[in-house]
Amino acid sequence: MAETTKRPEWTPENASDAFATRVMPGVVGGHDGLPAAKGKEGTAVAVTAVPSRRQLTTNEYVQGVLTGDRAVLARAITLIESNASHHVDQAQEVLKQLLPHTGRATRVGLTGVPGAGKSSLIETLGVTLVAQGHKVAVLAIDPTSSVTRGSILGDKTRMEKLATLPAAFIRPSPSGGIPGGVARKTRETMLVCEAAGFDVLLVETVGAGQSEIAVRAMVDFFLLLLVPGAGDELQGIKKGVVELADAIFINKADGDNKIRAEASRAEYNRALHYLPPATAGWRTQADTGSAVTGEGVAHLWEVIRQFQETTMASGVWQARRREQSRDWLHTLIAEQLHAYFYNQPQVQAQLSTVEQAVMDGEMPVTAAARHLLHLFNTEAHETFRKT
Ligand SMILES: Nc1nc2c(ncn2[C@@H]2O[C@H](COP(=O)(O)OP(=O)(O)OP(=O)(O)O)[C@@H](O)[C@H]2O)c(=O)[nH]1
Ligand SMILES: [Mg+2]
Repeated sequence: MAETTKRPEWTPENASDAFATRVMPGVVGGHDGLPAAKGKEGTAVAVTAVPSRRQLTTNEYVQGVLTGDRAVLARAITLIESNASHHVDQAQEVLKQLLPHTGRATRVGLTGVPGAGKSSLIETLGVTLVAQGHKVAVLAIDPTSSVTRGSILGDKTRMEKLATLPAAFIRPSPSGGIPGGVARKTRETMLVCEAAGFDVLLVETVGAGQSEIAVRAMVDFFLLLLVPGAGDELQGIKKGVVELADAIFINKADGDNKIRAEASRAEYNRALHYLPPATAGWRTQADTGSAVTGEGVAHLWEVIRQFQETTMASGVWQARRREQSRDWLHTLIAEQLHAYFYNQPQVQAQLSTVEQAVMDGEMPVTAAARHLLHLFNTEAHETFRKT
């Protein structure tokens, strides 16, 4: 490309090299903001490099993902995230063909209150793993981000190094939508990343509600991040979440915090003694470390590796994955039925009247539910009969 083409069109005729304004070539990448696929670096944005906003064929999606083409991977994930029914159909076909190439990654979920250092730990751990030859994909389930979008911005800056590595892929959670829908999309995104050759998946979620249960249901290893000294109440951590954890990482054990972190570790290890194991045949332990200094991070990976070795040998690993698939099936059916029910015209027409009758004590609740379900049932029956 000639030098002059990189200058704006209003550049003075006789401008010397001292004329500082230049038009920089764009960076081509997935809309995840990551670098371009090999061979496509440095091409100008949109106009030249991505002329094909045309729909890819199912085969193009499958082949692109399998060869690790990042642009296609990003688009396959976008397809999965779409709610349009023709997209859902194609996404499912793509997934079906990719399925034989999935399942080989180590799936790790991380939870902890906002600011515990999840993204920072993912950055440090991710960079370490890439240096060891792993391919790392980072996904996030964050229902709060649909409102504030804060975490997405935060993640971009807190995973600065990792985001530039070709062997890493960072995908923020889709904003908006029901939490269950976000969970479904994250699960399917995980599968696509595995088919694209990523062998470590790190899923971040804020530990303040339903989302950690959703993440526990899709990962092999579940890590709880705590910060030293703060009581459980302050950390917004429910005891139930501690019971789900395969390891506790007491983060920010650096500087003045070191002593307090040690005390927290001892306290948690005592408490863990009395809890049933989160995973059969595995003893959950608390360790200290720092996402900033990197202390304890290599040991954390060693714990995850040992967990994998132990549970694979006992069959617990494989059994959990099978159960997760079965439970996911039931979750999807329940979600769909729920949506069908509330979207059905007959139900919609009568719902508020029935609600009113229940609130006014004019109709027993069981009878009201049966009445609405009967309406739904009859209508659904009619629909199936016609098709
Ligand atoms: N001193 C110290 N600070 C840390 C450590 N880890 C994270 N931080 C800081 O804590 C703040 C929050 O870190 P994040 O990694 O964004 O935390 P997070 O858990 O991902 O937060 P959310 O995504 O908002 O839930 C940042 O200012 C980090 O620099 C650590 O090990 N030591
Ligand atoms: Mg974060």
